[in-house]
Amino acid sequence: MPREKIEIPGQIDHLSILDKDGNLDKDLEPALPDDLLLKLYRTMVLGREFDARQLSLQRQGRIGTFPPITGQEAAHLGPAAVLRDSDWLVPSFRETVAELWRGRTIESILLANNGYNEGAEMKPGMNMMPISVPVGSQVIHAVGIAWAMKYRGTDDLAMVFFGDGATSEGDFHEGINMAGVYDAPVIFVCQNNHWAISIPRSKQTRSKTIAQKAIAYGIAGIQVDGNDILATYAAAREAAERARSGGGPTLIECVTYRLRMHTTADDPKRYRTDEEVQGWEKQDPLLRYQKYLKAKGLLSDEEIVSISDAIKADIADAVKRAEERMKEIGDPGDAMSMFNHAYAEMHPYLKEQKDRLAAELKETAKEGDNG
Ligand SMILES: Cc1ncc(C[n+]2csc(CCOP(=O)(O)OP(=O)(O)O)c2C)c(N)n1
Ligand SMILES: [Mg+2]
Repeated sequence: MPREKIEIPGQIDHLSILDKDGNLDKDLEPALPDDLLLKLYRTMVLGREFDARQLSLQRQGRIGTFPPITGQEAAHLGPAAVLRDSDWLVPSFRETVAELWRGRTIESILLANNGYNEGAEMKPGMNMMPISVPVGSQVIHAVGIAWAMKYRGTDDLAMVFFGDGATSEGDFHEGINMAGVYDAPVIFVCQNNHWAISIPRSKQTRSKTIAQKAIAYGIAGIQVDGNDILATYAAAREAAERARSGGGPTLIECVTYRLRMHTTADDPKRYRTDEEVQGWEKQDPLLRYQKYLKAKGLLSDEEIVSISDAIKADIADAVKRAEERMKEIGDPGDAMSMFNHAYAEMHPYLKEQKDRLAAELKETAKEGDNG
């Protein structure tokens, strides 16, 4: 009974196509049509400008809190852009640009960020789940969706997003394990933005990379420069081909950085240094991509300004429409509606809670009448 070494795959690639200064590795450049390259650019700018507008609306008390995505545009748009309409996108809460790409409107996001249920409704056919605030919970939903696709014999796939913090949750491990065992066509995209609110990446795992967790679960894994849209797109395209052809799931770690606060309720200055942030500002995914598009002759300085101005005007119109719609609806929330959509048949515990809330609301309303 000797003690022997077991051979296991032990390496993970890191992919970078546009370096930190926006210089291109020609050999790795994905051949993408010009109109797609420009649509990606416009959507990244839309995400960036919408973030700035939402921040200002929040500070004026015109929306509730929201999670900014500035700095992470490439990390989630590149992967989402490889999806077909019939695939499913399962977001966490920091994938605004991917959601806009998929057809969610600015109005819908503003309504949701103001607590209006209508904003959280996904249009049928959009094949996108609403955002998931309980960290990591969406991972198992995506595996279920992907498994169902396989069961039905389609070549569609599900793509799920989550953060570095979510990799410490059981849901991540359960989901990735099951996907591996059943060869579910799912792409796991981790936006490793180095922070889970105030908890640094070093406190989530002792592993050198998040991508290497794929090895333990017997699936493909890759780490990419998440601030390089060509790399995030290329890695996801490879993973999609694998999933569609029966090759099973892939874990993609997009290394990126959250340049703003966790949500508007957070002050990042309390746990990270200005120097750290400034180092990442120099690696801005949007500036890198602009440099690439300019070098290709697809974008000029004048167009950078005119595209940004047109997008700001579109956002202003959408804000007006959203505010009109909220006035029209009036009171944002009927608390009772939260019980409506989770189960086809309501569990007795939940029924008990529903009845209790209804009684309490009735009581509060009576007190209101009296007082
Ligand atoms: C199960 C659960 N625990 C805690 C929270 C509070 N919370 C919200 S976001 C967050 C950090 C998530 O970090 P990460 O997964 O890295 O995503 P990021 O916010 O960086 O995009 C925490 C702890 C929550 N929403 N759900
Ligand atoms: Mg994080």
